[in-house]
Amino acid sequence: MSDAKKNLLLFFDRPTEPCFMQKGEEKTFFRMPTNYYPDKYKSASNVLENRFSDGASRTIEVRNIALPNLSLPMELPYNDQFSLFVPKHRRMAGKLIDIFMNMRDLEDLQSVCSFCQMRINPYMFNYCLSVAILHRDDTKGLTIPTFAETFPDKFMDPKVFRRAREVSTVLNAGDRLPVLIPQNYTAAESEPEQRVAYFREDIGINLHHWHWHLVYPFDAENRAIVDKDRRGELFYYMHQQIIARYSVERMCNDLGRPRRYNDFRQPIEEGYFPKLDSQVASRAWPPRFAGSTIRDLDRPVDQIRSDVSQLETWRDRFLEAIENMAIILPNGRQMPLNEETGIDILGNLMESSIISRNRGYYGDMHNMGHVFISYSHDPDHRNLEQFGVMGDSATAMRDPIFYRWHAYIDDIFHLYKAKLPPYAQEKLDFPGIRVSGVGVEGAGGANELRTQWEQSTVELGRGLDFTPRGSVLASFTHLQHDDFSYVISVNNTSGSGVMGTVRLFAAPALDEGGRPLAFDEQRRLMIELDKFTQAIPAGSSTIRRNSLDSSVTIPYERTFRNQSNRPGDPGSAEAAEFDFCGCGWPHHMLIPKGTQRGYPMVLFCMISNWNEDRVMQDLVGACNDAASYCGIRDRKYPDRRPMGFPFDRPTAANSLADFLTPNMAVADCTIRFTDATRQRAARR
Ligand code: CUO
Repeated sequence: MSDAKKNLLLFFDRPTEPCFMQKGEEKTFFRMPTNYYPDKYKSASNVLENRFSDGASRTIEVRNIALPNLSLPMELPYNDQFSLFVPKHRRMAGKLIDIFMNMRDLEDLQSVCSFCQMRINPYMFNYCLSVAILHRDDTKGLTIPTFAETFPDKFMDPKVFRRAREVSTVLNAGDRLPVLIPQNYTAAESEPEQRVAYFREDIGINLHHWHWHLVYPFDAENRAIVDKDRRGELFYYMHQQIIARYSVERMCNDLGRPRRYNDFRQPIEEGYFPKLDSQVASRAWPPRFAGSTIRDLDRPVDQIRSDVSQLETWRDRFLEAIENMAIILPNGRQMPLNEETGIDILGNLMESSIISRNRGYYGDMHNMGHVFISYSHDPDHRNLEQFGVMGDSATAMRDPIFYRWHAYIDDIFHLYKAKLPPYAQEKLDFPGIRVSGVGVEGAGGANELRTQWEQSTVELGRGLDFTPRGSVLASFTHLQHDDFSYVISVNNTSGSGVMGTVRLFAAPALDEGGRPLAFDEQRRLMIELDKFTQAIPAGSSTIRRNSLDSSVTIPYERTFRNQSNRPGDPGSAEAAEFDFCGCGWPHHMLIPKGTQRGYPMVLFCMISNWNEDRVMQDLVGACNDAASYCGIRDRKYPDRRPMGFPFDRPTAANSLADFLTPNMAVADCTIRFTDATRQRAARR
């Protein structure tokens, strides 16, 4: 890999330390033109250059180029928070992404980055550079360090940093023991919502969400970055699955499914006290007290002026579009919502992104919902407070209101899906293929899945600015399950080998009161576990599939990847496997927690006809393995069926058993949780 390409990664190291200080493990020094130094350092640039070039093992000569106009992105103060959901921030980021995308080569990009790194808000800089690296042709194959390492302040209790600073100052890197991140530190047990804090505050889940929005930005001047295959539908589906997963997790913990946040005039019952500090803004994230109500926003500083009634107007227009099964275009014409593209159009309108067909009329509903909620504590900026965690895609999933807001968004999509005809038998069946059984096998024996706590470590050294260098590990506790395999028995009577798509889902068997779930509710709680293409020989056969191979998840190592643990030589095929892979549900959260008694779930397997599912494209390159929620980079979504098929639409069947065609099977399973913590074994 070229040095210029690899050098870009140094801008992720210690984000608020100026880049003329030594960066990275190799102690790299950036020799910059004097005019690149910020004013406060300019007069001392010679001294600084001598000081920091001394002892450096590498020097990068930064090219002196005519710099583009950076005035718009520089409007965001260096020490403020940055939110993708705030329209003004989005415009600034859109501009900066555009600048990074348009630099003619890597050396020029490196120049503009070194100028920006010391001036542009670090969160925005990191986001825009990440988007550019993911989308520029000449930066493909570059692994961005995990966001939790660059900005650990967005993911963990600030007490950890105090201790980490102490440890890194007092001890040499080799002698440092991991700093312990407490589990469940944001509320007491008397707060029922705390029972699912392990889900909401999971580092991997929040990383996945941040990464998803990085892969699918909603604003950029370069339309191709936004206009990806079925992105509106994927916005719907990925978030629908989050709601389904969270609902199941709640049910395992004797909590009801999330109540939709659909009455914007009523107080929000749930409070949330994040206990996070922004290291860049040197501020604690503001809390939301229980019983807060969203109010009209008038924050000149963010150029936001919007009334709650606006949100209601947009909502009514969505309901009207669904009622009419058509949206209104800017020219006043109607555009029908059809089975092929309707959900994608609605998803783009709802999110909304620059590819919304009519932003003027349908507005910015989902994003502004985040904004209204995140400013409920200071809607007119009189207390000079910044937004709460709902304002940032890296932190939003910590707050219980995230799920209530998205449950409502999901409900609107569901209203639309309910207007589509149920799948006809021939859409579901795969003649000649009979699934005679499905089950799981693992440490718990047949059809029992096992979960428990596990303690792992994450590297903090890269994100601890202005402290002695070297590794500082933090150890944290998360849910984990034992590996297992799916075992599927198939009978192919078609007389020849065929290709099928195996679709695996699971849902609770019972409702919150212990009664069997109505099928229409159960189908909305179906969580996707895996989906894969399979050759099916004539006659009887057995398919075995390892849970680690799930198309939903990325391996633990990728969620928490560490640059220095990257396999193979840079640029090798092995290293490429590791690239652009941060998006994907964290594997340790594949399975809900279950209960100590054993939580009853139903496992569902369907084999559909691959000839009707397949998308013709070559899948060269890496990271095709978490496509269910993330799609595939630069490719079409690898399944022609609607996302969530076959459960995305209501049906006339009134039980899962009624719904089954011969190419489907179900099994009763339990998830048994053991309340014990194990140490994560050496990396698999
Ligand atoms: Cu992912 Cu609301 O979109 O957070």
